Amino acid sequence: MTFKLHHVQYARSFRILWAIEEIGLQDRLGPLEVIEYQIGSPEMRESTLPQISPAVRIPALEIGDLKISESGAIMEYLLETYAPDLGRAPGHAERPAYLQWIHYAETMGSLIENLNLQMVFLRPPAKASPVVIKMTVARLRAALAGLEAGLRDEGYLLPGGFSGADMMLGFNLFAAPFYVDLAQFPKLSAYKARVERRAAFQRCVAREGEQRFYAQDFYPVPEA
Ligand SMILES: N[C@@H](CCC(=O)N[C@@H](CS)C(=O)NCC(=O)O)C(=O)O
Repeated sequence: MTFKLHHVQYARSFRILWAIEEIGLQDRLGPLEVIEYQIGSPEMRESTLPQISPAVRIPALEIGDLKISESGAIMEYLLETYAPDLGRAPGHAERPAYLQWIHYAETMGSLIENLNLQMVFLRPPAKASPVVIKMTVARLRAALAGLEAGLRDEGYLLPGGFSGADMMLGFNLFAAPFYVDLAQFPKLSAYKARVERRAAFQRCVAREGEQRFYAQDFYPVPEA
């Protein structure tokens, strides 16, 4: 049976690699084929990806005849189908918070993406806008502060335990420190360390290897 993930190293498809590891889905569906792209490369448009992902974005997942994109949708689908304990079904007391954090992850993710475009992708003669970068970093800091306020001193986002919301948001904490110093968020920093200690996360990092996207450890806001 087809079981394929369209993937870019340490991009949003990492959330799905991680979910597949947490669920142990390869034990049930057979080996996962990972189709790997360079971000923004022509191969993304020239491959089968546009047939699965209308916006030609990763992640996109194929299981048999099923084709699905959008990391949040894939996360919810995989958990409700194969690992209900990692999701929160309709009617569950934690369902509203679960949905809120799953979608919050993309509020934060789109801010990080905007900063990636301005700080990493843009090449001369194009010029990044210090004003837009400053505003976007402030918005990212606010989104991180919102997460800090939602965390407890221990455990995961939801009192009932680790869930898809942690995989959606936990992935963001890989990229956020390139733009915002996380030391100002103690609960978030401890939470980041907690999710990163998970064996499934560690297996994904071992698969991905050293990140190749960011050329420096921190990108300060440029002078206007
Ligand atoms: N909301 C989508 C966003 C997907 C997305 O933008 N993915 C990025 C990588 S993290 C991408 O494919 N970018 C390709 C491009 O910008 O050309 C999701 O959560 O899956």
